[in-house]
Amino acid sequence: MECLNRDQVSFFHDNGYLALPGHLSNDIVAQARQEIDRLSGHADDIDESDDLIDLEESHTRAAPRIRRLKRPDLQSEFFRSLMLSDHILGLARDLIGPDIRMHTAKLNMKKAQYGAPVQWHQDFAFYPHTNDDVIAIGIVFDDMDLENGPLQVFPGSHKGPILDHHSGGVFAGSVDLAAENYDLDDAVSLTGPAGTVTVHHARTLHGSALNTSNRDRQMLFYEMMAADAFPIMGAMTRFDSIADYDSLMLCGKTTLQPRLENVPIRIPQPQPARAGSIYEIQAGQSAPAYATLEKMKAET
Ligand SMILES: O=C(O)CCC(=O)C(=O)O
Repeated sequence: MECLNRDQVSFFHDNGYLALPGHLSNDIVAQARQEIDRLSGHADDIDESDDLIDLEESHTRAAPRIRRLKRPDLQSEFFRSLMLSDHILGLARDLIGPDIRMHTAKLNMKKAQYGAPVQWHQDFAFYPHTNDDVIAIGIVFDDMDLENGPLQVFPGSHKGPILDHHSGGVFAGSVDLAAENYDLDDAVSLTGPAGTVTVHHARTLHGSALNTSNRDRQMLFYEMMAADAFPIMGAMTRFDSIADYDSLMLCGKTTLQPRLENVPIRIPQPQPARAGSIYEIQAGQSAPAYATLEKMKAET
């Protein structure tokens, strides 16, 4: 074990998530915040989301509002090094073994007073694989509490089916909680100070509410999987060659022999016309659990 003890590993297998307060130092958090400010710099030059930045619906150049920094690992040497550090990869190796491939990375900004919700979903619904040794490691850069839209999970949901993430016959990247018999009161909020690191299993049902508080909740996710988990027709999975796929190896050895497990999957197709980010995809959900800023404004 590099980062976790056996009880923590068992907890993860039983519940589908972990929260590790104090996993990263204040120094790393302070450097990360500086990088976030640097990467946020060009939001006042753009009107629409691009390859680097996803904008809130309420964004204008005069009042720039970033919803997500896309691929911080490609935009910043700091965030790439953090991903490759033992703090992060050691944690992943404790849970899914020595051979690890990256899926993607993103930094959800969830800014004070308007930061968008992420509706309830299972990551595996977006990117089904041949086995489910697939995890997302979250890093909290602001104190995350009940007021500023903490990551929420349904414990044990990773042992159940992949739920219906479609709405009106189109992939909507989120579930109708009531239709799936989930009650928000049973969700666990992963609170903790800046520097907390979370892990959730790709089948764990999770989401987070609109941030109506006066405090930001910036959180980065590194998503990765065992190297022998191969993609099955996903929402955004496109590879030109095995070399292209292998370029995503983070540590250990690659393989040409996918491990096939008896895991539930659904195919996230057809895609909606606007599918540039999870927020755009989830706009198609007719029964969202969390209010959006636009809906709250319309009701007042
Ligand atoms: O930012 C969050 O709280 C949830 C993030 C998430 O699940 C996602 O971006 O897919």
